[in-house]
Amino acid sequence: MTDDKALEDGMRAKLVAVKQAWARAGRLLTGSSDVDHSHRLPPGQRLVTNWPVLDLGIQPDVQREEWELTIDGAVVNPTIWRWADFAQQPAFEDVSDIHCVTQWSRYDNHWQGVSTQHLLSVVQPLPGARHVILHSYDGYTTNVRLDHFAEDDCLLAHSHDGAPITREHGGPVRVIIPRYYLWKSAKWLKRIEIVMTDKPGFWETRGYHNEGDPWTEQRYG
Ligand SMILES: Nc1nc2c(c(=O)[nH]1)N[C@H]1C(S)=C(S)[C@@H](COP(=O)(O)O)O[C@H]1N2
Ligand SMILES: [Mo]
Repeated sequence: MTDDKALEDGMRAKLVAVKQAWARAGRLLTGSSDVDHSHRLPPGQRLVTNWPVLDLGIQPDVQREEWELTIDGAVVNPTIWRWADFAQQPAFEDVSDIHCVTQWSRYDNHWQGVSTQHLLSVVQPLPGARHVILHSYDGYTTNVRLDHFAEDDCLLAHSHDGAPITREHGGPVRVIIPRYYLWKSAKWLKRIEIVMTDKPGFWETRGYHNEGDPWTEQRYG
């Protein structure tokens, strides 16, 4: 590659990064009619203002006092958090959009909880760790790449739009991974297993895509 070409490629990469930053900032605009849907609504999605409930037909009734989260596997410090421990972790909040593979999207969800980055700083994944398996109280599992799980908008959420997450939406604690379809965002979180080798979860072994990026429509296969 010539120096000129390298420079040109570098500038293009920078421009792409700037555009991505704009697109990302767009998700923080609230309810205004000038929202640019072509940049904010992923292909094949339609906007809803309600919040549909999707699950396997079991909605575990887990009270905060009896909830327990195990974080284990390929980590230096396996950890168990009960509610009191969880509540003592640094508070994190973020506003993000939800995209469900069943083609609805919901903008501007205000989440409060504990960031996955903080959680990872506590348990310290081993150098070879690459994947995260989320296990839930209803028996559901889903897999996510460790680098995706570690993105700065991911959290273990206890509240949505200022109120505790309801039982039907996965309370007391659910995962939120905004940049992937919502099936990766495990409800009724029970265990976070950090692993070296990937292990496809409930939907991933039933025809859903292993990653689930809404922007490239990684829905099935
Ligand atoms: N534990 C658990 N988490 C789950 C599911 C589930 O069945 N069990 N369904 C997933 C799917 S397919 C979707 S679309 C979303 C739905 O979340 P919601 O009901 O809050 O909209 O939860 C995801 N997380
Ligand atoms: Mo889903």
